[in-house]
Amino acid sequence: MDLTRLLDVTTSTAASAARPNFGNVHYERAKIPEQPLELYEFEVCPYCRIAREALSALSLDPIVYPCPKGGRRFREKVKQEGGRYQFPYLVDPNTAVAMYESADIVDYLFAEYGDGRAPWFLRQRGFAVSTSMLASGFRPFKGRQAVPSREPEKLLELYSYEGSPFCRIAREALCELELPHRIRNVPRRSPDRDDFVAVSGKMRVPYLLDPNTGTQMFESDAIRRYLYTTYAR
Ligand SMILES: N[C@@H](CCC(=O)N[C@@H](CS)C(=O)NCC(=O)O)C(=O)O
Repeated sequence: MDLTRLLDVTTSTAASAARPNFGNVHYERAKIPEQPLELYEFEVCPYCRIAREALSALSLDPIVYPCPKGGRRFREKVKQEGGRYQFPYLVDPNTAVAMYESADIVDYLFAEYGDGRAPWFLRQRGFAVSTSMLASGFRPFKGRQAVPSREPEKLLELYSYEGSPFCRIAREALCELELPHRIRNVPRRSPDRDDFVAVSGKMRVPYLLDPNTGTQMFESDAIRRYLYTTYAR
């Protein structure tokens, strides 16, 4: 492992340790949305992490529209629809609901798709925000700023779960390049893991599918290099 990669994995592991196991284990899911939820967010944002943890804990698979700083692809839509540039912003086409505020998003997701009550690590607001800020502090410049890119025709797919240090590295690249994608959340004990293994051949994340090029791959570093080589301008 070279030094850059070692530093990458170490800081990403430290970020995961700041929110240990939060979003890594499946919680009871009452139903699956018929149409995918839509999340506008960016990776380093501590409030976006809280929303992503809730989605991951419920094994929900939103379409993610990355909105990094300086991004031109999706930020404007949030301003037009919601009235301001603020992230995360969740849209649920099934209930025609859209909302800002990570705390409201957590409550909504567990009320609509969970057993009605979010786990303590998402409910205890002061704790959630401070530890999520700490996690962001370990990688303050990753998944933050837009990099000019070519927009893919079809949605990419990333099998992931929120607290994995390796999945974060892949998500950061998707975010920086503003690549819209479907996140397939497969935390531990997720009922969706068997379907994933049927697709990929083994239980390992991150796993990227790019229908634009017919690419399917494991390995966070390879995924990041692939995304930059294929889509960065
Ligand atoms: N109370 C809000 C705070 C959200 C927030 O402050 N988000 C920041 C990013 S971390 C934001 O949208 N900043 C505007 C921008 O990035 O343009 C929540 O919990 O969702």
